[in-house]
Amino acid sequence: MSSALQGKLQRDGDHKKPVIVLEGNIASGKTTCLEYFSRTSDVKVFTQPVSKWRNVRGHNPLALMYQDPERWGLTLQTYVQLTMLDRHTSTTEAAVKMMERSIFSAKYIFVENLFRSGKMPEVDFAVLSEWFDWITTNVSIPVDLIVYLQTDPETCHRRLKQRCREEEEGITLEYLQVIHQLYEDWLVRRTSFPLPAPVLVIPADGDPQEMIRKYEENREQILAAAK
Ligand code: TTP
Repeated sequence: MSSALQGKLQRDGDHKKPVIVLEGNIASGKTTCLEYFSRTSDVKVFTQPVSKWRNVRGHNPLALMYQDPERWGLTLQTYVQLTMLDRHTSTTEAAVKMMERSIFSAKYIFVENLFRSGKMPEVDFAVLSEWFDWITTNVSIPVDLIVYLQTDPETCHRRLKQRCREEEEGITLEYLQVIHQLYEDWLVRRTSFPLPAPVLVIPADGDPQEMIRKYEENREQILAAAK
């Protein structure tokens, strides 16, 4: 059997496993949530490939995008789309697969924001949209549940300042408010883009201990809802 066919069959087999996608604003606490589930359940966690976005063959498209979004937005988002597709099609032995963000939020939140704010030329947006439409039409990207960590943008701003990721120094409260609105329109008001799966909203302004208690309380419900 060819390795391409073998890969396809493996992926098709994997589709029966529940897939949970974790969504939320920048610094909404996704990492804490993923750590909790990777420790306490038969869940394979696929973290967001931020390290790849900061270093692709010695280049840092994440930093370049924050420095000059008009010039580098397409570069970063093309690579984000590829790495997300890679995560979506990765297989696991575990009973449940949990992913940090998705190809959907990369397009509906981040690409959309660059375009709407006038920072992405129309032609770049058109090319990315063609790629996105082709991928989502021709590749199976199953999602069974979206868990949305809903935060106040001010909470994210405070947490961002604490974590001091170099590329993110220039992120303003206004930027986080726009990302928040895009998320709310998509996942709560449901007025902007199609939903690939049902949504469970978890208020996530609490400190890490409080959040872990919430995940403990909601764990069975989350795992059951994805099945
Ligand atoms: P974050 O959401 O900040 O990832 P995180 O792991 O730090 O999350 P948390 O704090 O909740 O644990 O995303 C990483 C960076 O990538 C952030 O600066 C936003 C940026 N980004 C884009 O610019 N475009 C995209 O399409 C995506 C998905 C992220």
